[in-house]
Amino acid sequence: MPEHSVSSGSDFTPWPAERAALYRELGYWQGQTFTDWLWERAQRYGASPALVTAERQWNYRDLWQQSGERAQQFTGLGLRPGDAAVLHLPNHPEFFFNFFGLLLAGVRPVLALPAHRHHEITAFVRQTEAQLYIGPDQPVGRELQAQLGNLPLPVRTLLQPLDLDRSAPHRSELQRTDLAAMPTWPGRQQDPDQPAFYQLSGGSTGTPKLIPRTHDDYLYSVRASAEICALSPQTVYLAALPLAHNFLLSSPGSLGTLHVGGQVVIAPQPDPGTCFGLMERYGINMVALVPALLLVWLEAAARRPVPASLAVVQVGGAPLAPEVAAQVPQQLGATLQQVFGMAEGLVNYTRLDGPLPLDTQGFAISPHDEILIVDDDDQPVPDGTPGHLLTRGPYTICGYFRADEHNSRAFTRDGFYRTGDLVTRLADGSLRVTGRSKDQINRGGEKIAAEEIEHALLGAPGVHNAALIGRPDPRLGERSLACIQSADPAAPPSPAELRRYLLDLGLATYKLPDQFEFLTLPRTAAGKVNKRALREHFHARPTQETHDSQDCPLPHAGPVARKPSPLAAASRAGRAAGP
Ligand code: OOB
Repeated sequence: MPEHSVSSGSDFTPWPAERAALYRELGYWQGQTFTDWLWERAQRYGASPALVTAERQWNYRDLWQQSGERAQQFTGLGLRPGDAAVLHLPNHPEFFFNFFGLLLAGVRPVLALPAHRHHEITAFVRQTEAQLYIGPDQPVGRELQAQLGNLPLPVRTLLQPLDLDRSAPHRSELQRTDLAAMPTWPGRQQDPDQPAFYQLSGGSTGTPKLIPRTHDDYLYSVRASAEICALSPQTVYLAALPLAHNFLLSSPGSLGTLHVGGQVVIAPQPDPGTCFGLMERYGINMVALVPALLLVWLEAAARRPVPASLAVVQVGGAPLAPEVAAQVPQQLGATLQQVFGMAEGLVNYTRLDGPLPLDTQGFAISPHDEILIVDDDDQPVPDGTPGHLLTRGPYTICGYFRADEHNSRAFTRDGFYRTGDLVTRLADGSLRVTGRSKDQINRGGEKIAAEEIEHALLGAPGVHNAALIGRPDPRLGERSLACIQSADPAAPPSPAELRRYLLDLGLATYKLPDQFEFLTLPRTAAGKVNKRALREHFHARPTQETHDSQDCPLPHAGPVARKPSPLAAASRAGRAAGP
């Protein structure tokens, strides 16, 4: 009998009993809920600063208090343990108050990215039957509120003010929590081996997939990451990219920092002007960047020295060119740590005490991360040979949320997750990412599932067929190119019309094709669109149409704030963004 089975319509595919027992025995899974974890932090680090912004600070006790207030609010709204709520907040302390507030109330947050718009948010609400949407009391959130209000869905909306004066620590009439006694939040009663929240998959399919992460598995990855990355109460971690992303949340991210009693400094934007200023002011010693953002920081650092406090720069989310990696120690005066991870689980780190990691993405967190590198027939390849990366382990999911058919393809019969990444195991045992087999575009760390955009384009007037491919880009790593076969070749739709069509569907703007080409799509012998031929054809050829509206990697700007980011402006002008 296969160890791994997927039942129809399952919300959550548990780890097989034997492996679960092993992970408990090894102390990886400690049977702690997020509620107990946060309570423990408040007890242990009470008056130490936990969250820091340019305007204000909150200590661990405040964090507990604020989260408790939100939990009361959610319970008062009628939310019950096990319900889902879409959390759609930008980099702001409210992200944490609401995230932990939901967890305390036993409600499962769906961690939407700030760049998501109504196409994505509606899909998350539908899939999880979410009872609540929490967004910013800003145009982005108001637009979502209106959109969700038009749908025949029982979802309520809650817009949180992000004005720091209005979210003062004592804004409610509630009593301050007595830290000597643990209040009985519903989140305490939850099973630690059940889902705590949902991460989002970068995906390669038409509908974005949801990733149920349990208290047990996620807290293990947080504790282990904090240890590997040598975090301590002296850690001052700058959260420059979106807080909801797995890299920023747990690798070791904000949760790793809070685990050990450090400080999380929240940057509202990732640009060097904002971030270097925060670094100077708060003595930041660690930051996580995607390669596209690192490039901008390196350029800015040539003109404005980076504060000496910066000790570790993590880079992950997309391939990092060795020649760029080589500049980090000199230009930023920091140790480079490469991070290769995925929201589904597995995270690899290069070691901080190792040689400068130019062309390796490091070692898996756990001795019990099982790594298989296989050929197209699932047969193991020798070390040094690229192959498909399959993995299973104590914090890698065994199935997506309600996606049985997809799960049967994304996981092997014995429970290995097919990552869609091509890797090589190097002589020292570390992994090098060499490519990708999944039909995805990695645009500056933001993942675009080709199929999702192709499906959307097929509905546009004048489009007969569409294929989305990635093209190499010196700044973003890749940009997207939509190859369109028009219904009437004599009168193809214009790129502006197609872009407007996608925008009106409510897709996140980073998913809009950067470029369009109109042609008859080549076919394989089996009659499918031949994407390999398209990639080869367009690889070296310059194309005309480029939209630069969202050059900021993992942008914070929401759908309505269409003002080009400072990074986009800098990239257009062909110079570095800087203060
Ligand atoms: C992180 O998570 P996701 O879920 O947004 O994307 C995962 C995918 C990987 O499967 C791989 O294709 C790519 O992003 N990726 C990298 C990489 N790190 C991620 N490709 C090349 N080099 C790297 N260093 O992106 C993520 C999650 C946790 C920590 C770090 C990144």
